[in-house]
Amino acid sequence: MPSTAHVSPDEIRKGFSKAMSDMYRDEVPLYGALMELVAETNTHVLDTQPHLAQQLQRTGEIQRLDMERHGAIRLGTAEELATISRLFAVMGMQPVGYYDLTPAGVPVHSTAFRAVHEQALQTSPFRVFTSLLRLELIENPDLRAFAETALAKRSIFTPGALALIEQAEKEGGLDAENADEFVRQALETFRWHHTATVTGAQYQQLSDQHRLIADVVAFKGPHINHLTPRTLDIDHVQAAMPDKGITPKAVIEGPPCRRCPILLRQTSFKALDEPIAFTDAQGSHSARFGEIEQRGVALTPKGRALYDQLLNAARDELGAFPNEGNATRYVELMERHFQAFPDDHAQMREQGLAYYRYFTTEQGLAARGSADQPRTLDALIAAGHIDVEPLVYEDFLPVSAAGIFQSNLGDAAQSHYAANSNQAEFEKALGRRTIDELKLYGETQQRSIDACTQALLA
Ligand code: OOG
Ligand code: NI
Repeated sequence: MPSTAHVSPDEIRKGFSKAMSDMYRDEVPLYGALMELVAETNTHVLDTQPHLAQQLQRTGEIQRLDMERHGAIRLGTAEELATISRLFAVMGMQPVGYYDLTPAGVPVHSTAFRAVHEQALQTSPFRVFTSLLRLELIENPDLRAFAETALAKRSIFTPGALALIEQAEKEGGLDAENADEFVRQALETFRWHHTATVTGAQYQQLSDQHRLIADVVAFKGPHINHLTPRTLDIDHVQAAMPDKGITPKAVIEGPPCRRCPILLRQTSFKALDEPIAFTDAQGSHSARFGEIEQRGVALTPKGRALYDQLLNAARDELGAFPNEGNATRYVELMERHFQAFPDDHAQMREQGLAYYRYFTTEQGLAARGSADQPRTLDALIAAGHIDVEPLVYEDFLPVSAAGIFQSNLGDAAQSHYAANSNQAEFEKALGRRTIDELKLYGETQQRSIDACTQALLA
């Protein structure tokens, strides 16, 4: 009987992503409104842009579009990070990339847990931006000690989740019944708590140091703080949000609007204050917000260097953090500087700025083995035997993430930390190395080239 067979980690992730979305929709009604707006927008875009619809059909993204979302959590200790890494591994999610947010005044460093192979991403692209608080950046030694003690006392995983993680590790997977139970148990870690573990005064002290520190230290667990759907037209969603009673942040993070989207563009709205029972008094806390994103082609190291250079130039010229007052000028500056970034896939590919996926065409397969069949990749593309499609960016951007953090913490919360990126320390806490995302894009691209070569030339 196959009843004891293991459920694939990709299917567990798919089930978990759905369960998380249902929980968040129940708890945060605006999330439901946002999901509807994104679904309407995507339908409209697919109806009116047949070329884009065809491209997403070819890459398979069209099938994963409505399940595509990312969440974010903030952890307090090395042990929590190491265990969450094991929990995500049960769902086929691995830590990809390292993001240092301290230069932007946010006392965390982060990674993104996600599936790493294009086939696994196709089953479920769910990812979680996971940050670890850097307690060493709290200057006041008493407050630091208090935070450490509070965090040492909490246990963010249910005993059931811990047991199933161990079982999955020992037996190499979970059967259907245990997989369902794992999803239920794992979900508890991400749930919102209406009660805090500290007094109102202690919360205030933590919050005065940094609102993010209070958000991590004062609660029983790392509540999911947003769940972000993927849209095909972020400018449209940004413009339509106020009609739905949602106020977006002043600027869209990431590259400017282009014909050929690159990397990632994101916008968010501030969450309402939510009532919290402190151990001695009633109060409130705001942590949960909404965000939407539009994904474009992944950039090579050369493309990314150009992106960073143009973004920095635009921001330097603005001379301030983008905000309501300078938003129009910021958009103008971004558009002007990014004229130096070719807005054409053929050019980006020829100049080695972005990654692509290669697919055989009917015509290519029909011409297989014929005397005049082209023999090189470029010649096969020119002859229409191979189709080239952008390889979508699956990761995050540190400057954008900082902008999202800041807009939700309020600009007053900006602090200044000496930039001291510490990937080694993060990986020590994690208990493993983070994966270099560029290597993953290179591998996916190469696999698609190999498959074409195999199908047409072997
Ligand atoms: C994470 C903020 C970053 C993104 O999409 O870049 C982020 C957080 O607020 O915990 O979600
Ligand atoms: Ni996000």
